[in-house]
Amino acid sequence: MSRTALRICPLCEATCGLTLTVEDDLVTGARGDRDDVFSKGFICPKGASFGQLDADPDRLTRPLVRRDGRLEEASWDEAFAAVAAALRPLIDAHGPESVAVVLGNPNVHTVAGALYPRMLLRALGTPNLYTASTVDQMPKHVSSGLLFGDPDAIPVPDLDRTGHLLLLGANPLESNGSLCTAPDFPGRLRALRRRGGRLTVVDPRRTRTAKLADEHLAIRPGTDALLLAALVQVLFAEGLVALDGLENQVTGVAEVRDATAEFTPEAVSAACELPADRIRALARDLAAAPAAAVYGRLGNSTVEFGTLTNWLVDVVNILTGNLDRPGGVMFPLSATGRAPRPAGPGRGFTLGRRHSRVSGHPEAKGEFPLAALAEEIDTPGDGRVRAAVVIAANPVLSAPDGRRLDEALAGLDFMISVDPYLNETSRHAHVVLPPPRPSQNPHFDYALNALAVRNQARYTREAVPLAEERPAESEILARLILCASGRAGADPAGVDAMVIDTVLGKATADPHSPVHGRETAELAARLAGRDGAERRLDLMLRLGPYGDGFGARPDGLSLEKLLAHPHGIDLGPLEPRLGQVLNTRSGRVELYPEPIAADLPRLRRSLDSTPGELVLVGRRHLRSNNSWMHNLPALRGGSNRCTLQVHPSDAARLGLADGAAARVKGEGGELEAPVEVTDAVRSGVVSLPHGWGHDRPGTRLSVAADEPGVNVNQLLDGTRLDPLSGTAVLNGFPVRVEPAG
Ligand SMILES: Nc1nc2c(c(=O)[nH]1)N[C@H]1C(S)=C(S)[C@@H](COP(=O)(O)OP(=O)(O)OC[C@H]3O[C@@H](n4cnc5c(=O)[nH]c(N)nc54)[C@H](O)[C@@H]3O)O[C@H]1N2
Ligand SMILES: Nc1nc2c(c(=O)[nH]1)N[C@H]1C(S)=C(S)[C@@H](COP(=O)(O)OP(=O)(O)OC[C@H]3O[C@@H](n4cnc5c(=O)[nH]c(N)nc54)[C@H](O)[C@@H]3O)O[C@H]1N2
Ligand code: SF4
Ligand SMILES: [Mo]
Repeated sequence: MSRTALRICPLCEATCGLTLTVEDDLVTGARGDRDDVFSKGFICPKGASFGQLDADPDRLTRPLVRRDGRLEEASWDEAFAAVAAALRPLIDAHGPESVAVVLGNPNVHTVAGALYPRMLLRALGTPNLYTASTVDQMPKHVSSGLLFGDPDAIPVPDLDRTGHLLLLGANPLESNGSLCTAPDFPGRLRALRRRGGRLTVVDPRRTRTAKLADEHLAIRPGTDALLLAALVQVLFAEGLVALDGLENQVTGVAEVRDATAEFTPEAVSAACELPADRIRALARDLAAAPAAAVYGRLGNSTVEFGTLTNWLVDVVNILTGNLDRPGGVMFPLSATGRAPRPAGPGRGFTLGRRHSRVSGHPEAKGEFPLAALAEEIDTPGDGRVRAAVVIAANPVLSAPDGRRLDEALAGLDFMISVDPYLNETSRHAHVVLPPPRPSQNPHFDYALNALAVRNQARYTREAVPLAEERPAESEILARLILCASGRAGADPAGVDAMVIDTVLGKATADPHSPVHGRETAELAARLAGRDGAERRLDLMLRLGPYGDGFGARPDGLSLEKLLAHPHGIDLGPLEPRLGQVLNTRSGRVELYPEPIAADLPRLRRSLDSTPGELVLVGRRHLRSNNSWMHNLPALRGGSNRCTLQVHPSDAARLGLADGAAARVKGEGGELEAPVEVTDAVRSGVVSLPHGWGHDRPGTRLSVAADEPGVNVNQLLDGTRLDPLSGTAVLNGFPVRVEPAG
């Protein structure tokens, strides 16, 4: 018997609503849900392969426990017993800092990843947190922390209303967007052009997104900060700065003018390899547009000047009056976010409250650089990392110098992986705890709704029921928390009950809360939901900005209401709300923060460095997902290959032939990859995708291993970081390329 079920897609940040066809407990089809209030039927090839992903025979169905050096299938009780037997004793013997927590990308796509990791860290008591953020968007968090006082206050381009979108280092036609949740990003860009708006794309490659643009600037990698500084210089020099109502909410404008005075278009032109007149024209266009949005993503983040670049993106938005204005960049208001409160000075944001043990890297947002994980494990001494809890991460492929990390992980006393696959990273675990198939997960976008171009709320329960003995990922993580706090046998529901109690305790004591003065136990008893995770969702919805406030606003949101609207509830376009967001000590936007000022001389020095060497950038393919979807036959092959793209002029100069192998040498190692000669990449730049290199023994990825590709991150040694955020430089690093053999 075939039936349909709704499921929000967890495979990228676009959060499309899917309609799954289910036969027995098999997903046999997936199409876009035309009634979804946000995605309106959009789907991409990854979403369409949902059934194949769900049914992948290589997916683990039972836990694995290492016995006599070998990973063997075990029962869930045996697996958690193995965790309990190792974890607490290790902490007691070597201290909490001996355990590292490693969180990977899919944690922003699971309910469990949103609800439990913070408690796990607290239970472990360790300061050693490493996440995908430091190979991704940490520069944005740091920039937002410094500008707005809140590292999570990330303004997103108001895609549907903007008149000019300047997009740097992003390729949403393949990635479907990031830090800008917008199902059907391609359609929204086409709509921008149709309504007479302008799209400018800055990218060293002529991407599918660049092909859609009115103007494509093929910048030299790593120099976007110079380009943006020149835009700022022109705005000031030509009297185009117009804060448009933000004047009283921004400090440091004159300081930014002085600090950027020397970055004229003529001064940066050689480094960026862009004509000065086009830079000047771009600044004028942005200033002239009724509303414009500047948006930079991965190619602006995982670069030498990541934080400066992200800061300058918002400096341009602010100086053109486009922050917090319809059509500019705006702050979404998520249904589970903090309810707005009166504006005023806040606590601000501080960097470097601790430093890493080996290289002394400053923490950012409570994290150390993922690039430094290997050295924290393999460098002897007090406070060495001896154990790791790895949740939804494959850093052996996704972090710099995978080989060193691979060896380091092999030397750990104890390692847990919560992962559906036995892959390059989880193969080192002592216990592997596999979460259910995606069709068996409930879904709510805690993280991504706060980055969405339209306010909305959607919740889907699992499409296929979970077998009796199989724990949901929420329960897996709750049980890990219990193991970490020495209460291994306790009821995992107690973990959620404790959180609910704490949150309600604070809310009932808060004079701004709709439940101020009420009884905690009475409110807890009124929570709907089948399990702890759902009750926590209900709690957050009801106390959130659109919530029913437990009766205070009877038509407000609750879990019950969301369940009654299976295609979601639209909460309207983004609205100006800067005052609610600001959490700086001054209570204003601090346009020229001290750490930024201290890093600017480094940018100035880069003006004098003469380009010339070959640099490497990455790329994403529509049918890829970082390191973990090469195992699906439907997504492989065609143009989704691990090739080194080289411009024809470079190929001729270096003696590289299309299809022949090239040897690529970086600071951290070398590799060989087949050459693809194409003018889609500009001269002086080669491109190799990430997430490949599936040829290590001891994994269970039978399809991926067929055509393993090479790991681009092997070219790095882990020392090239954006200093303010600890983010690895994965784009625009020097390489040498020669014919192999
Ligand atoms: N050179 C280079 N390196 C890069 C990048 C680049 O552009 N270039 N991109 C960087 C970026 S942006 C990111 S975000 C990182 C990503 O790197 P990681 O954070 O390591 O993420 P993935 O490679 O996506 O691996 C995800 C892991 O989660 C597992 N998984 C999948 N679904 C689930 C689930 O539901 N639950 C659990 N528990 N596990 C699950 C997968 O099997 C896989 O092991 O890579 C970074 N590395
Ligand atoms: N299909 C697919 N979708 C994905 C993913 C995936 O692996 N596959 N991964 C997901 C994840 S984790 C993330 S974070 C997002 C990322 O989403 P995006 O930010 O859109 O990332 P990319 O597609 O890597 O695009 C980055 C672009 O920056 C360019 N670039 C490199 N260096 C520079 C530079 O110095 N300056 C400029 N201006 N451009 C530069 C590259 O050529 C590339 O086109 O995608 C998500 N969506
Ligand atoms: S665009 Fe992203 S969310 Fe939408 S179907 Fe594709 S992978 Fe899923
Ligand atoms: Mo990412």
